[in-house]
Amino acid sequence: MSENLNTKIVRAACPHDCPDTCAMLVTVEEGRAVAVAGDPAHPFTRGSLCTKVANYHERTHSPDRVRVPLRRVGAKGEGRFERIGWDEALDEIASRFRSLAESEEGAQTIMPYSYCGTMGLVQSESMDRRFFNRLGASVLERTICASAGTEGMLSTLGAKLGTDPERFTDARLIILWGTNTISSNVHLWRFVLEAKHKGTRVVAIDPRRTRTADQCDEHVAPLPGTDAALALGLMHVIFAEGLEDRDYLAQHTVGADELRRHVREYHPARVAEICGLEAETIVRLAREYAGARPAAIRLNYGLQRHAGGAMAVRSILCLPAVTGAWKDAAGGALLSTSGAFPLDYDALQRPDLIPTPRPRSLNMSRLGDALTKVDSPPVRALYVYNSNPAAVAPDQRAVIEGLRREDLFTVVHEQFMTDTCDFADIVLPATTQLEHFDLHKAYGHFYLTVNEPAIAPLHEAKPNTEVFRQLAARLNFTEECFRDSDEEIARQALAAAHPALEGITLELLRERGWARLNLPEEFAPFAEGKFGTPSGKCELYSETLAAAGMPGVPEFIPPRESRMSAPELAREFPLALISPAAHAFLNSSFANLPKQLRQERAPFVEINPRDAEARGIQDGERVRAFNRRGSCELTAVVTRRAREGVVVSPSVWWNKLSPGGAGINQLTSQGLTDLGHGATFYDALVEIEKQV
Ligand SMILES: Nc1nc2c(c(=O)[nH]1)N[C@H]1C(S)=C(S)[C@@H](COP(=O)(O)OP(=O)(O)OC[C@H]3O[C@@H](n4cnc5c(=O)[nH]c(N)nc54)[C@H](O)[C@@H]3O)O[C@H]1N2
Ligand SMILES: Nc1nc2c(c(=O)[nH]1)N[C@H]1C(S)=C(S)[C@@H](COP(=O)(O)OP(=O)(O)OC[C@H]3O[C@@H](n4cnc5c(=O)[nH]c(N)nc54)[C@H](O)[C@@H]3O)O[C@H]1N2
Ligand code: SF4
Ligand SMILES: [Mo]
Repeated sequence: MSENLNTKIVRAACPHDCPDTCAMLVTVEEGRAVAVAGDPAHPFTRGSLCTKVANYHERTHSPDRVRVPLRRVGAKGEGRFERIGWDEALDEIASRFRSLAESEEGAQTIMPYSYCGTMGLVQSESMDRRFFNRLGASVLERTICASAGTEGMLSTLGAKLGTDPERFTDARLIILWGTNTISSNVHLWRFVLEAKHKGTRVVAIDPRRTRTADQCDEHVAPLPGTDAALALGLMHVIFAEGLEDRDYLAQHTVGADELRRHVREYHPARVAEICGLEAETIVRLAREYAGARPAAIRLNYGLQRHAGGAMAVRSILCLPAVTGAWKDAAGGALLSTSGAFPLDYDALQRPDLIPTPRPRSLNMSRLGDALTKVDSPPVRALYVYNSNPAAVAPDQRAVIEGLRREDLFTVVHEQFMTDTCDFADIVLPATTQLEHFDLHKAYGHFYLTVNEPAIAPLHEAKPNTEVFRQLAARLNFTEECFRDSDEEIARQALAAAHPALEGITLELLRERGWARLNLPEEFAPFAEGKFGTPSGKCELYSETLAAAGMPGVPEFIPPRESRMSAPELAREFPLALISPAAHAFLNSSFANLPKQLRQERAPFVEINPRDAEARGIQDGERVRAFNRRGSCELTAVVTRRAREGVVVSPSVWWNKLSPGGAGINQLTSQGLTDLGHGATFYDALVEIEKQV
């Protein structure tokens, strides 16, 4: 951008898995990044970065970076390595992959494992996908975060699309439903505050009293995993009292009659019992929601980490159709905006390179089983990048047992020596966002952002794309696409012919840093219907789901581990554990850095005073949380922020930085969601006892 002697400012994008995708300005002095800041001109970033990323340059220049390629010399998990050269490392990986591909069992024995360590399109879903597709490796189902909600959205709206967050300032009622906005979507908070200053009521629906709930006008705390019942209860009241928008229902929905009949079962008294709320709260909230215009709902992925996660999202997304809230640009609901970016994903990922017959799929939310139970054929090589499964994947004991397998060849490409690295045969040093190029879409707003490398790669670090290019060359993949540069890849993604992208070129992005998709300023995605479903309408009844043997209307599916569905288990393990996003970490990223560790202090669990008293637990004491899957040690925080019967442990801490060396995912299960095969992190019963 600007250049002044030895100081320059470079345009960048925050790479992390966060709806805000901030536009950053990086100050570089003599080849060193010395500061990062939010771009003041960006309408959503508005000049600030969150506490996690505000010192990102320190992450980049941290003394703890993985600097050079390493080969394991100790036992798996021990963390003892020796330095090797890049050529040696890549030759070994290529030769292992080649011999597996040529073996009778074939390349399906190779399992890629990645998620959103970076959300950049180039570094997270281009050369890597091309490489594993062409290799014929097992296809990874990326389900660890959002796949249930995605299915809920698609079955109801037909698109990953929702209200423009910038319009929230004009809403008269805002419901923050299963989102800790101040921690995990903080740039939306300013828009909420502006609305609040204009008199808008803001309601939080969250089993935990979060720092967001503290700032709202009302906090409604349902039991975890009961949101579908709550949403259906609200619709019961709305229909019963004739508060629905009949015009909108008639013109833009299918299944209004089925839904109206179906929600009769969800009378407030019954819903109150399911959710652990007062019936009056449900009636009042329904009237308030139906009476406010515009009424906006921000929901987030936290509430779909339960057995019925997809149906929960589907149920909530029916509400704005029932009341016609979609008619206003400031009304409706927002879970994700990512479907608004019409990029050329096929050009990025080249799914056409996947061989026929198609290799099997392996679900990342069942990594433990994939490594220990799958035997047709077994996984013999694992390549991890952009993820830290030893800490973040559910059923940690099974995951670690798998990673410990002596006959498993594991490669981990990382910025830091994570828990996962400790189990690797080969560790490769990865660049951070300040050292590589990328292009970013967003899932919480409508801007594309470019990320220019601010500095040269440090030490011997290489970007993901470069490693896969070099592996592809070693495996003699002759396709042109394996020679594309990072910029060429970005251009291919942008080349899709679509009015929303018209005029948005790489040159424009480089000049300005970011660009809004070509959408009207007062964008109301479903004001005139235009849903992406097969019927083109909001599908209150879904033929597609019904044909697949699912309920056609939204249905409450109780948590797998709850009094409702597993009474005996609930007697033995009576506390429902949720482990939501920690304020100063981003999943397990930043959970090794000094500033963020100081902020989070230690792994803790919030427990209600009554539950604590029943177990003789005092505030500040060390406790053990356990169930049949595992156990971990935590500090008890005795507080009414956790409702009775629910315990809360903000996550994700590194195992090796936790007391006892075990993390919260010891307690979570490999059980999947109703649709989308998603992980069910917040559907886990535990018991807690004083540590002796
Ligand atoms: N600071 C910070 N920000 C993050 C992340 C992080 O780790 N730290 N992670 C990023 C990622 S990957 C994601 S996916 C997003 C997630 O963003 P969010 O979905 O906002 O985050 P979560 O913490 O998973 O859940 C949000 C809230 O839902 C509540 N909750 C849990 N179960 C239920 C339920 O059954 N019903 C209701 N109504 N509420 C429930 C939790 O108590 C929590 O306060 O955040 C991103 N941003
Ligand atoms: N108990 C519990 N478990 C959870 C959650 C929870 O709320 N509770 N949240 C879940 C959710 S929502 C998610 S999304 C998952 C997230 O899980 P992950 O996707 O594994 O996210 P992180 O823990 O942030 O780990 C990302 C890793 O990628 C590395 N990385 C970053 N950039 C690059 C790069 O350019 N190249 C390479 N090679 N590596 C890079 C980082 O150093 C980091 O170690 O965790 C899930 N696990
Ligand atoms: S983590 Fe989210 S809020 Fe923080 S800087 Fe990145 S995009 Fe912005
Ligand atoms: Mo996530």
